[in-house]
Amino acid sequence: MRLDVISIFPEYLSPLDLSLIGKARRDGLLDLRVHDLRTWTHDRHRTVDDTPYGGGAGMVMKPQPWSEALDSLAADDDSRPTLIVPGPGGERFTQQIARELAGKERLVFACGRYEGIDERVYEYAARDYDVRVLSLGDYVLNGGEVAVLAMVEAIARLLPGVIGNAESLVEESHEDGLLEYPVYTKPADWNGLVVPEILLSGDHGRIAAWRHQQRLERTSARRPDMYAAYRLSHPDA
Ligand code: 6GU
Repeated sequence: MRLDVISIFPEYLSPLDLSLIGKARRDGLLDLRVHDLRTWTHDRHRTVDDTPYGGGAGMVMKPQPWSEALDSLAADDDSRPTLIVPGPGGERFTQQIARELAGKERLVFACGRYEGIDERVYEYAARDYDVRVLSLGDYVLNGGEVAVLAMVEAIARLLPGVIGNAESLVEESHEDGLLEYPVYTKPADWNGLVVPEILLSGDHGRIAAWRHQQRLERTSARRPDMYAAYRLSHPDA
């Protein structure tokens, strides 16, 4: 899979050199390229922003550097890549969307800063890209970079070979509508805090039933929205 990220702070993306994503890149599973938007400016100050028409606080990202950046990245390829623009005004990024995006050949991420990118860039980009505006959740970050770190990690870990133990992808929170069960490791008694007896029993049937019950209780307590949806889709559970 090829991923391109365009940002005015390319160093913000340096954690993508680390850990499993870094290894996937070195192993050739992930061709991830980070670009400085200012590459596509032509003035002495490498300007990427200007004041908003209509007035108001803050600055808006100019269309010209973005159009040249998007042209240059689209030109490498004659398919229609997906352009992801992270922003608090987007559709919510979910595990389902991560799975969908993990099936694509090519993704381009456009990191906005300031009050956002001139709206005409979205229209322009739609000529060559399938454009999606995606939000991590209902809070505001300073720019798209941290959101791209989260989205790339959520997507890349679904690619074959990125996670050593593919089974660990199956029983995860958000894969089947319930949160994960609690986990424990040695020692069985740690400062008087003990591991639930049943996990030491060796009875795999009862352990599976206990874990499922824990998932239901946890989901009901922490995520009543998910629990309600789960009950609707599992009427006899
Ligand atoms: Cl994707 N971007 C920004 N700037 N803020 C956010 C967000 C994204 N998701 C939640 N808040």
